Amino acid sequence: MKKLVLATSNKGKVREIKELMRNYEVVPYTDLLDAFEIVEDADTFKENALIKARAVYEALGDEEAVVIADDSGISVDVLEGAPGIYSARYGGENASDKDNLYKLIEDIKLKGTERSPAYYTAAIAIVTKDRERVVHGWMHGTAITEARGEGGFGYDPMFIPQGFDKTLGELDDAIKKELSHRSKALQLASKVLKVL
Ligand code: ITT
Repeated sequence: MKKLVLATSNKGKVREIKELMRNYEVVPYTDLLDAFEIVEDADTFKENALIKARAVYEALGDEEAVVIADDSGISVDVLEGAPGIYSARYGGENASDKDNLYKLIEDIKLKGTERSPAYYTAAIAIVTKDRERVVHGWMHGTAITEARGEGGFGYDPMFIPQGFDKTLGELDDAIKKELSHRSKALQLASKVLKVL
């Protein structure tokens, strides 16, 4: 089975990507190397995904490696698209998923509303010796000002996907697996990987 090294230390992403890429041996880079800090200072999901995938490719020092990175986040209409690329740090530099979630809930409330259209974006970068590619996926829905359910990770307890009336925290994992920004991007990534 072909090996994919994942340039992420986010356990929620690792779990979902393993589940979605069953034709590959998916190995988080932290199984191969000590975790190191990667400065994601670009202003798009695409460029930040490339920064992570390139950094891990270089650190591995293995010409044959195929590295993929996921840069993702949630954009809320009443907040003019925030937190977007800043989703991981919304509640501060060392914020936990819960800190970020409750900060987003408070900021939506401050706009005087209990819900807003919102969407998730995922950019998946694929880096090999002689190629770099990035694909994207999106999931639209509604951000609400309460956290419901324990499923998924990150902002999922406050996100209701379009066509449903429960949050991703409450819905079965299979629904996120079918609909998510990450699964859509990874479907495209699979096509790219086949022709590499
Ligand atoms: P790596 O950079 O190591 O991959 P990270 O968590 O820092 O991990 P990002 O910079 O891409 O990753 O930040 C993504 C943020 O968006 C983070 O706060 C996630 O919790 C959130 N997020 C991304 N996808 C999500 C999803 O499917 N469900 C809920 N929250 C998500």
